[in-house]
Amino acid sequence: MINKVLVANRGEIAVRVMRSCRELGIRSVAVFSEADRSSYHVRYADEAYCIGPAPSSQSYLNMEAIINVAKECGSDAIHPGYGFLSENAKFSSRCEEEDIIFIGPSAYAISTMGDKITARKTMMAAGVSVVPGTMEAINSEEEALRIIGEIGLPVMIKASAGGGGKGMRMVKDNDSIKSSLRAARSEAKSSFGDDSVYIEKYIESPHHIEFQILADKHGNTIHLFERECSVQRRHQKVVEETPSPIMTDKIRNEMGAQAVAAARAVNYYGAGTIEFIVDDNLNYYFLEMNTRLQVEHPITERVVGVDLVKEQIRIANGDVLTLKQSELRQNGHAIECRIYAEDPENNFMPSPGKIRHITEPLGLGIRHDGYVYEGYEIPMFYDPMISKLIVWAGTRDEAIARMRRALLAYKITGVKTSIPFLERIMLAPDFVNAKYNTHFIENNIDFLLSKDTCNMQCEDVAIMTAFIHYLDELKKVEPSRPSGLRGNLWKEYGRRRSVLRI
Ligand code: MV4
Repeated sequence: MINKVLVANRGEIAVRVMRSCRELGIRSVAVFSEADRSSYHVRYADEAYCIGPAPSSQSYLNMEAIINVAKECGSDAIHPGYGFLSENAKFSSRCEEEDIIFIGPSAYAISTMGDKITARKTMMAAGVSVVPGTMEAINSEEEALRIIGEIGLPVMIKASAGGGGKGMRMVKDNDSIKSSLRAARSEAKSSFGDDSVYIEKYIESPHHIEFQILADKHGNTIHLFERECSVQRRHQKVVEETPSPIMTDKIRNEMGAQAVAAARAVNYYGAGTIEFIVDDNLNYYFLEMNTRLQVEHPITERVVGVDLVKEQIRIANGDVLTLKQSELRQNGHAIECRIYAEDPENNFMPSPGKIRHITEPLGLGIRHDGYVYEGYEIPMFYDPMISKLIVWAGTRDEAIARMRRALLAYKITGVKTSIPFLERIMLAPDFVNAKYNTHFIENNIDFLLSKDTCNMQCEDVAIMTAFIHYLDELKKVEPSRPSGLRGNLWKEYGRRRSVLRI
């Protein structure tokens, strides 16, 4: 039985994992870098150990330091969260060697899916629909030209060791094939130390739709339906929702069955995600598999009614899945907004610094997974995500209205945040009418960067208060000055115009 879990991560996901541990009566162990001594995950855990300096290469990526802590404090298992060591096959096998349970898939599944050419071949053999393209790595320019001649332009040249958008080149015309091939190769070599590339037909304006799967160590594999993740900026997801507004029951069942087949093909166990790209005609193609818990897992948890972290722990413990595919349903609609400490007005520059004030949204249908608190200083060394705001409602329209209400109530000062940008997404006609694909943000950027009807932050309210006080002072000097609009001004600016209008 797992009695103690070391969480090899930081921030919101470390806290998220520890919460499920606590409900299961499992002790949790935090590890932290020198920059994270005051992080909430350190406070929340039952025990906490420093594993090295701030740069993640010397702390959260230091396998041996983490394994040493696990052995010294008697942890039976390690949960890697997402990012850092979560998709590192070596770490999965190192844990096994040390008799520590890795709460995640086997090294074999991680490395098979991590190499995109091998993953494509394995998926084709399993009858999963993949993007038309090459079976093997491209060996020469002549071979590339011949293959592109067969599948036709435009194409994507992708690094086999890549994924998540790294090491990709789109090719539109014959003249740029050779230079794009060379550029993709050298980028792949310098980023991953592996210059293997492959070619796929370019799918125009796709949707990014992914399926959550769970599999136990006894051969039982299920899917927990899809997440629509097309609202992205530079391969960073910004908003996710489930169900996907473009999905039909027929396609959902087909894709779900393919997701299960994909997982089975690598003897998968644990929680995983099969990513597809889907075109406007609902043709769908396997892109890659993420062999970890995803940032956006809470929307699936809410709509399907499953605690994915508890399931991961039970699977790691060797338990048989008790969830049955035939009993799973999607209930209502969930949306997640990722809140980043960044400045949308300044090209989304990270905005690290001290949180001076935070008021988190509350009320029916709201979940807030975060880790920051008043006085906490967001370090500059890691991802600037502050929290995830998740809402649930019976229908998509109600969920959007609830997300607007939640974003309006969410106040953070001290750092710039993406909250006003997210409010604009919830007002954008293309989003509201579910007419969006992966180009949504670039296609709507002017609308999204306008702050009209957005959450007025506390500093602005303070300025208005001072201004109204100043008008009062003026009135003492000039008693004849009209003042009838002052109360309305307060409402207009203090509460926000949008509340009064929509
Ligand atoms: C593609 C594609 C079009 N055609 N592959 C980007 C991230 C990586 N997982 C794969 N990506 C893409 N691969 C073919 N053959 C378009 C993208 C893509 C994309 C995919 C999912 C979500 C957002 C995206 C944004 C730009 C491009």
